Amino acid sequence: MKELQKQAMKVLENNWKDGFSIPCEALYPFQWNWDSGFIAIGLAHFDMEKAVKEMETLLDAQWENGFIPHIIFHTESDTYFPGADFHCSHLHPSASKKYKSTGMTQPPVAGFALHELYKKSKNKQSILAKIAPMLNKVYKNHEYFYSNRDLHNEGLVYIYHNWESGTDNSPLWDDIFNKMRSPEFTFERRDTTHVDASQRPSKKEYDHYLNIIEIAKTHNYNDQKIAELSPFLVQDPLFNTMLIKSNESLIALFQLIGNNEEKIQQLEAWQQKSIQSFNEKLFNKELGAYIHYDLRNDTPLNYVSSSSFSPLYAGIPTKENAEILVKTMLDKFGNDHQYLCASFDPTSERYNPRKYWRGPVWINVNWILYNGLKKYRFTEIAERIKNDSITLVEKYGFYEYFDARKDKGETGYGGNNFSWTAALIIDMLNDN
Ligand code: 9WN
Repeated sequence: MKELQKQAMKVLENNWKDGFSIPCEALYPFQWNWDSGFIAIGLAHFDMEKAVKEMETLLDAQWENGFIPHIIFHTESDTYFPGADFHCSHLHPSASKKYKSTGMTQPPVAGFALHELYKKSKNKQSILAKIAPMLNKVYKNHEYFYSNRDLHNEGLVYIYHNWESGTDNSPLWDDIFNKMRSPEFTFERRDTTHVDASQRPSKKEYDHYLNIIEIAKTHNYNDQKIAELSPFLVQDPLFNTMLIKSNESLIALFQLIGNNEEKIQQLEAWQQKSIQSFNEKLFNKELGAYIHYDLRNDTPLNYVSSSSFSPLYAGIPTKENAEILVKTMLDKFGNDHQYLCASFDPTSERYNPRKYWRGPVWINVNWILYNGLKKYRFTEIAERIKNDSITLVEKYGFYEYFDARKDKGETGYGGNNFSWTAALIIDMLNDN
């Protein structure tokens, strides 16, 4: 076994907390939704029992209305802000009585994560029996999205907070925040005691983040009220890609299990509508990329980010548009001095190569792009993304994010011994 894989397994072993994994010691001491999906994919390579448990614990925190929260606060740790006492998930009448959580969600990766567990399992019958009850929960989650977050019945769901996107401080949100008049909150940041402030969002940005939560809390996290009042309401191509890919996985898994015709039909109907609207509304020909749509201000956000290429993973673009996407990726993000794939357009003045989601490379998005490019048989570029990911981790360690500039990077950034970096490196190392 490769030395790098052994080190990655060690990271995951250390971050395992009896039933779930933390993304990273101190910086992120709870369970995060989309982290868990990626972590389970890595665990499935050497400890299927833990992989299953990771997903079971996440889904155990599902609310009665099908919603799955973004953070589940299993412990009382005070190394993170904002914690359970700020989020107050109990305000929502359907919230879990068992776990405290946030009242927002994250990209819905559970469906395709379960499919990955199935694909990697050596005992297909046994894994199907274990994941069958979880599939029903994920289905209920998708039902929640299409019934509560698809304002215009387009098959495209919205996010109401930048933390729901997973790409927290992307320059994509600058236009929205510039229109917001958020009060100055008094609070103690904890992230900047673990990571240099130059690599994290600003105080002003945190004021906006807290402001949106306060608005949602005033209305007990009621979906209709949030849709009406949240200053942040965005159709995100990465988020919707995760949902569409997870729909596809649910269809495949329900077919294997049998006796789920009605659900399969509903999923297929969602797929058809979602993919059609996605291509009609979110593909920008001039930019040669998928873009985000600001529903609150009814305007497209015409910027290219690594999320712009993620639809390849769910088979959304036509072959022709896939070629356009790859050309844009190589032209803007992929010269010889750059590792693929920066999280935001390196040719933009908003690009910051060291600051979180404003430029650095993230391994989970690289994994999504790697698999998407392979699907469309862009084998060479897919290999480049995989090799760049491995090189970065070999050079600097299992960091949260990395500088895309080959000649400028001296270290990785953000948290070290980061779970999804380890998990997805294991997956890529074992994929030929
Ligand atoms: C807020 C846990 C999470 C990831 C996100 C990443 C970061 C949290 C934070 O860490 O966000 O959710 O406090 O900065 O942006 O994608 O899930 O790893």
